[in-house]
Amino acid sequence: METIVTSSKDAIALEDKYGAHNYHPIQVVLSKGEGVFLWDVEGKRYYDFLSAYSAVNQGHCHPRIVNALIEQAKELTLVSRAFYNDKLGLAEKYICEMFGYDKVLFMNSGAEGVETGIKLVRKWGYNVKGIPENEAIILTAKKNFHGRTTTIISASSDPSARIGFGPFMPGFKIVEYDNVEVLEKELANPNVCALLIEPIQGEAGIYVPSEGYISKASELCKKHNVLLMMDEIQTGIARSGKMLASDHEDVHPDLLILGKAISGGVLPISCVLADDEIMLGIKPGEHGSTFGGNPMAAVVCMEALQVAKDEKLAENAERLGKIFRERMSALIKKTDLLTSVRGKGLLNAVDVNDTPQGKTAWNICVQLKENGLLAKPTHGNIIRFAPPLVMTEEQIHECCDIIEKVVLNFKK
Ligand code: IF1
Repeated sequence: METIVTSSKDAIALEDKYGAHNYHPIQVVLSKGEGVFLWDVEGKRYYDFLSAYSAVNQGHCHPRIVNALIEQAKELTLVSRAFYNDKLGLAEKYICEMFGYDKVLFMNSGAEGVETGIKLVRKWGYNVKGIPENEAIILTAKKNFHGRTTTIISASSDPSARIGFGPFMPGFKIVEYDNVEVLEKELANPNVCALLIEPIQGEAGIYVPSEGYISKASELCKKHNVLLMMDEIQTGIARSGKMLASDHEDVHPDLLILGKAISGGVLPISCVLADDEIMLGIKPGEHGSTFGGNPMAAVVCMEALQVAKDEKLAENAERLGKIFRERMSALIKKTDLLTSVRGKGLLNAVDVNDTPQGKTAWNICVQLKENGLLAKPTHGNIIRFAPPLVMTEEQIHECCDIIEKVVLNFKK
């Protein structure tokens, strides 16, 4: 069995020959990560400005989180939920107390967490709100991203996420994001059981809604007896400058969906938090997964969340995010290559002066890579900048210097 590759080129060739071509990665092969840094097979060091799409908020291979995994893996990895294990209840108590809910349901991928939320709100719609069976509707936002399963893409407005994957799951209606008037109208439909939104739209290009949008959405959901289901898989765990992006407007969603950084990027862990009226709608045997709530996930989740609190990652993200956006705003004044910067905390994006079909953003990312910083465009001409939240002020300035150097010397 071959266990090492001798060059990046070999690794890429292996994936090209034996792997599905469902991604178009930046041409770099990483073999080591520590904190804000990644190293490629040849030993070159990079600043990570993607954080595995905000799964590595605590920094790569955080020792406390990795050790929690190692110690538990030596004792007990998995028994399934057919039996109890001695760690799940501790994690359930910990996370319910942290976020203020009666109960939690642990799954694995973010998409599984969203799918679980969809089943919970539909159950509630039929059993509590009294919606006629099979007529429940979930409102989702235009340009949403909640995962890649066939049910979730049924709620997507993105043709590239849908084409060729039909037929689609009924029971979803797409509404304009950041539009309160539209919400007021659509929420009045008695068959609507839930509104599923991201507090900041990540994949769409880091779209921060108008001040007051999510609190108004929460208010309108209450008024119309509709559940607010907040997907904080990417925006959660300190990324936006608060523990949850919902915290910026003191919104407490009826269902909170978490993933990615609740494991610090060490294991796939997701969960849905809700109160009893919603959570107990699913009875024994009606939902589950083999790995959901396994003892490794339980201890890793507790350690990853505790690290986020102990190391004040939200405060750090808030402070460094302001510095980053100030530096990018100053850079935008010096070049016609970039047009705007937006974001919250250390979830930011810069618009490149090109069409979404253009290659400029991609080529800027290639040159950033050559200069030791890894980032990747989303939707063609938008570059997402989201480093691990353990970055220092000195490092964020060094990274802004790299971005400035590449942009000011960029040749199309
Ligand atoms: C890919 C995007 C980001 C998410 C939100 C649910 C999920 C995600 C808000 C599903 C996952 C990942 C998926 C990954 C790339 C990345 C991504 F570009 F795809 F959309 F971050 F913006 N809700 N996002 O962001 O969680 O099942 O992946 O664990 O599919 O390429 P998952």
